Amino acid sequence: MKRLLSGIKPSGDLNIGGYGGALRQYVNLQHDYEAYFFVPDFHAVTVYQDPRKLHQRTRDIAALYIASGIDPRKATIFLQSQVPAHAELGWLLETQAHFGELKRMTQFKEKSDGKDTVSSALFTYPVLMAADVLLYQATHVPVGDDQKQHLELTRDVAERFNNRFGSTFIIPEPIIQDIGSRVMGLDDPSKKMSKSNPNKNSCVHMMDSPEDIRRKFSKAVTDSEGEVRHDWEQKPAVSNLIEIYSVFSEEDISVIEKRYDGQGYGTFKKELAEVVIEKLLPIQEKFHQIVDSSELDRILIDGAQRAAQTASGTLLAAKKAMGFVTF
Ligand code: AQP
Repeated sequence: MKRLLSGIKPSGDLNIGGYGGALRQYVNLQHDYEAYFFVPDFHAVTVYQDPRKLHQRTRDIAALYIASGIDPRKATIFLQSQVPAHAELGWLLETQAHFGELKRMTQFKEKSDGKDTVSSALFTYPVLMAADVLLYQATHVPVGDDQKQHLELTRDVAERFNNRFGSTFIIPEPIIQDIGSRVMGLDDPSKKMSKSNPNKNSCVHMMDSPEDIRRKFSKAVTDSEGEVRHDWEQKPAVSNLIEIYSVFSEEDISVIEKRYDGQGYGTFKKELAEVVIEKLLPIQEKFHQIVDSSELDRILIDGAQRAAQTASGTLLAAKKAMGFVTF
């Protein structure tokens, strides 16, 4: 059976990058896979999180999963910190990951760049991600472009473990989509749209008001050419906007290029904002209904129980394979 696991960190307010690169895909994939969607709250604290904000954002992400269309009766939705096996397998896998390969992770280099101190958890976090995936024997992992390298590490660590201790883990395959796998900042198309970017105009948040969305798109950088044409090399900013349009309208890029042929950026940006607003409004409405509800609590408690059942079987197998005394 095909099984997948993925999640979005509660490290900030979710933006349309995470929606395009992850959430939108989750909603489609839940029909074809036995799906586990978790909120990786342990990952969020690799950099400092204000405790109150972390608490709220964790609920927010879970509520957004459901509001966007993930069906908790179909998929298992849970919080990482509610399933202790993640931390335990994470430790065991740290014994199999190499310092050198972690040093090569570009996300660590980017996130530690220019900082006086960073937590050791930021350095080892890809190993915890490996544990997340391997615990559920996921055959597939939907990842944005930026997470490809971490999934490669997961595969290497799993293969190493299997070779050393006997076949224990399934080696997962990535699922990477073409459109939306790399949504870039509205202020700078060379940087990914990121939750932790302090420039609020760099991204559109999932919960932004229509006025904010219109304002942010009207301010988005373009180029001096005035032609709505998709070309990442020559026109990265406009290509990014076209891809966002395509993610939200579910139309092919060629259709969008044709529609705005000869119209300049003004009309295009205005209508892009409306396309995004139209998609986000019902999600926002459902989000408000569920985020503080006891229904969400129930879904997360039930999800954690289901997840723990699967995870504990894999953890036990890994411990036995390594020679730990188990009862
Ligand atoms: N801009 C993006 N374009 C495409 N995909 C994206 N994803 C995130 N941002 C974009 C994908 O969403 C999934 C969940 O990501 P995450 O939130 O767990 O981690 P992240 O990639 O580190 O997200 P951020 O927004 O950049 O958070 P911070 O700033 O806190 O590190 C992943 O599959 C990711 O590829």
